[in-house]
Amino acid sequence: MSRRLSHAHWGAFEADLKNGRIDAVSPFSHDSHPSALAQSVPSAVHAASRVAQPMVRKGYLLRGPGDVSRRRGAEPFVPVSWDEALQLVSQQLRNVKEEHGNKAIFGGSYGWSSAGRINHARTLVHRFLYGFGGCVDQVTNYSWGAAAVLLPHIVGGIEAVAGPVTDWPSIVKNTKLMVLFGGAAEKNMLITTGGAGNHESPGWLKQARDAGVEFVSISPLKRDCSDWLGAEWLPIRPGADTALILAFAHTLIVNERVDLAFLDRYTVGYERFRDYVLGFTDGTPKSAAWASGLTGIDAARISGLALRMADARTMLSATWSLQRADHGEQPYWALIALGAMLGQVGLPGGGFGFGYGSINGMGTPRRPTSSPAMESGKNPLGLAIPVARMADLLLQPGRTIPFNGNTVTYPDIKLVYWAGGNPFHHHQDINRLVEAWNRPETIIVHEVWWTATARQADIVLPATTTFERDDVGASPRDRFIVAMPQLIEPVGQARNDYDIFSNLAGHLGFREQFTEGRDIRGWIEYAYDQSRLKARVHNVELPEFSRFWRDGFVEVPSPEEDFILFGDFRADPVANPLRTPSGRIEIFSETIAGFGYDNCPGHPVWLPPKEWHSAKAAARFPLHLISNQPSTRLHSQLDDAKLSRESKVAGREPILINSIDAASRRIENGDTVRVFNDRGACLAGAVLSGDVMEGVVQLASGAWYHPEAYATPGSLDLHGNPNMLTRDEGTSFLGQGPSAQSALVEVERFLGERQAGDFQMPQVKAG
Ligand SMILES: Nc1nc2c(c(=O)[nH]1)N[C@H]1C(S)=C(S)[C@@H](COP(=O)(O)OP(=O)(O)OC[C@H]3O[C@@H](n4cnc5c(=O)[nH]c(N)nc54)[C@H](O)[C@@H]3O)O[C@H]1N2
Ligand SMILES: Nc1nc2c(c(=O)[nH]1)N[C@H]1C(S)=C(S)[C@@H](COP(=O)(O)OP(=O)(O)OC[C@H]3O[C@@H](n4cnc5c(=O)[nH]c(N)nc54)[C@H](O)[C@@H]3O)O[C@H]1N2
Ligand SMILES: [Mo]
Repeated sequence: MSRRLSHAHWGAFEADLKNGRIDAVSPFSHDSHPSALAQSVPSAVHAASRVAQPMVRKGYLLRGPGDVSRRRGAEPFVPVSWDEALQLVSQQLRNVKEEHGNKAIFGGSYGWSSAGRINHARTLVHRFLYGFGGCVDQVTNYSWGAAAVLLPHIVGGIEAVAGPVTDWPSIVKNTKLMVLFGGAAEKNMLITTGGAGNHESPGWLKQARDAGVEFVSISPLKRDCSDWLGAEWLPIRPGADTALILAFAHTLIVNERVDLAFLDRYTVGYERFRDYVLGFTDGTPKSAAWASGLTGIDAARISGLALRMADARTMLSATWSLQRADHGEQPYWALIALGAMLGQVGLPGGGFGFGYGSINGMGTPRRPTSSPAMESGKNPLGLAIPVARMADLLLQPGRTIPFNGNTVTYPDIKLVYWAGGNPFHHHQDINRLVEAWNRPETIIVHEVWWTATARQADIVLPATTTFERDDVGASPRDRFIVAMPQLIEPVGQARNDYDIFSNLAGHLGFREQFTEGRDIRGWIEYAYDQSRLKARVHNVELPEFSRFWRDGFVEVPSPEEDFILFGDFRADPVANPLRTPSGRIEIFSETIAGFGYDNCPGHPVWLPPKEWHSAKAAARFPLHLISNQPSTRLHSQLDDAKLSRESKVAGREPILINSIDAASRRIENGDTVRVFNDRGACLAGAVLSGDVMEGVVQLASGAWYHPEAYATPGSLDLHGNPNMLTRDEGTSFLGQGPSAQSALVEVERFLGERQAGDFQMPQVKAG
């Protein structure tokens, strides 16, 4: 037996190797708060649901592309050799390019892939397809798509949502009150893109608590904060945060607690916002009483909290989930306006920052060194859609949509190439996606496991896990760079994405351009050396590559001073203006107003979500569905592994239902329930709890989609995937981000006899 360090999005861990297998795992000694998810690694790597060899859908193999209708996922696969598979893939790529041009290839390939930054599947799809002449790509992300577009207009960049935000030490030392919209769930803070050597975020929260910082969690779910934080819980109706924030603003105005000097020096457009808040422009004062009806929070509590904010050094924070909703731009913009009115932006421990509770490492003190990474190059086609509009793209070729003051016209897609992502996990309204997925002639997927996306492809190429190849892991939100030496031989006939693409590039005549003469080990060393060079700019000397590889990791020292978001701007707004048209915080944006979008006007406004408790649909679907991040896996990764399997209720994803809502529906703990609306339905296992407010149900994302019948829109999902129910519509014409959190559903006891079944192994028949 031997023991080696490895790394994943859930952090570094030690792997015990036995008989060529990953036998057990234990925490990395430098991690103050290791994630339990590593426990799922052995069962995931050696799962029966691994794709063992290249596979082609039978009808595709027999009749070629074009023979699509209702077959993907329903037809058996035929195993083929790697040679045959690679021939077929390169032939199809060549054909589509010749007949329709590169704009008929969709290579956005959104997805988290591996923590290994070199054999990073999504980056490699891009590098490969860009080298082939380009593809239709995706811009922004599912995590904070609306904010990515909004924030540059308002505060001149995305730092407030992507980081760096104000450091935790600055909060520990200075903050008196931290308001957590959406809470700060520990499970979310144990994940970092690219992994973490040390999950610092939970520890910083504890330090802040010990220093006497008061926390208020505004969220429909009590468990969005750990009990140990001692946060005051303010349950809020989902989607109502903007109304609440406007009422905070109203309270400050009528009590003359607004920092007018700050607004005068650092912002533009306050007066128009103020007139709206006071009701001068629309006749509705956004008072605490007004917001009380919308949010379900007592008016006195609203005004009381607003005054507490004005009395003390306050950090306003909101999770990313708030903007993954209909009009998701509004709560963020309103919170920025509120922060400006409090006048603490740019002060130690004050102002605002998004995502402290969303992911590990937001606020981790860190020098701005760069992590080793694979280079994708540039897309010669320059064509991209907003990330979450992918079903639209496939369904509506030729359609033009508004996006951030411009328009995007959807090309006609013939071929889809996906590696490192799982659209049948991440995309909203799966029944609509099933329709969309029927349109392209060819779908090629590299996957490790038989996810629903692999299952519904034409050609499936088996990829290695990150533990079956050399790589390096690091994140811009963590101070460690971790060597990821190959732990075990590839499982089955799996190959590394890098080798698959190098080979394909060879078939298509651009291998040299793709590899630049490097194998994967060569790239790791090259990328590390690039980081080493760049680190010197920040006075950080990283060890030589050979030493790094031998030691297994490097830890970059912490910075000497606290970082304060907008600190420079605050100190001197003339010398350090924001990158906005005015150089200031734009509470009113002439640019956005100029776009003329009703669903995102020139200043923050209250616009009820389309699916909302008083909407017409609520008569039939009265419950608000929260589909948040899962505690037992990373998105859909590790669903077919130990922790996630153990968390299921009779094989299905647990759904949290308030006991009162359950009682009126005669639902008991452990019952199988059908969750449904006009878009679709899934089965789930009922868990009754007072942790979720009345009128709200919570079903985590990531249960593998397992319909009764594949390729059949409207088919019941047996496993509990919330994207059967979510809305596939952009947040607004500005951000066009995903709006998963705005969905109404009904839940009923399921009396049918449907077995949860073995979700894990699809019926793959040879021949
Ligand atoms: N309803 C709802 N939906 C949501 C969200 C929500 O809050 N609610 N959240 C959204 C958000 S924020 C995100 S980021 C997305 C996440 O969506 P995704 O990033 O698509 O989710 P993952 O499950 O991480 O998908 C990664 C896939 O890559 C595969 N993979 C891993 N390593 C490798 C590799 O080395 N090579 C190859 N070829 N494949 C590999 C995994 O098996 C997995 O299937 O989901 C979004 N969807
Ligand atoms: N364990 C685990 N952690 C993860 C991930 C994972 O897959 N697993 N994924 C990572 C990724 S890719 C991302 S983008 C981040 C996402 O980070 P977030 O977007 O912050 O995470 P979520 O879990 O979707 O949402 C957090 C909480 O917001 C609350 N919420 C939802 N709607 C509303 C609302 O309208 N108002 C208020 N006030 N609260 C609301 C819900 O109760 C929910 O539990 O998480 C990261 N962390
Ligand atoms: Mo995300």
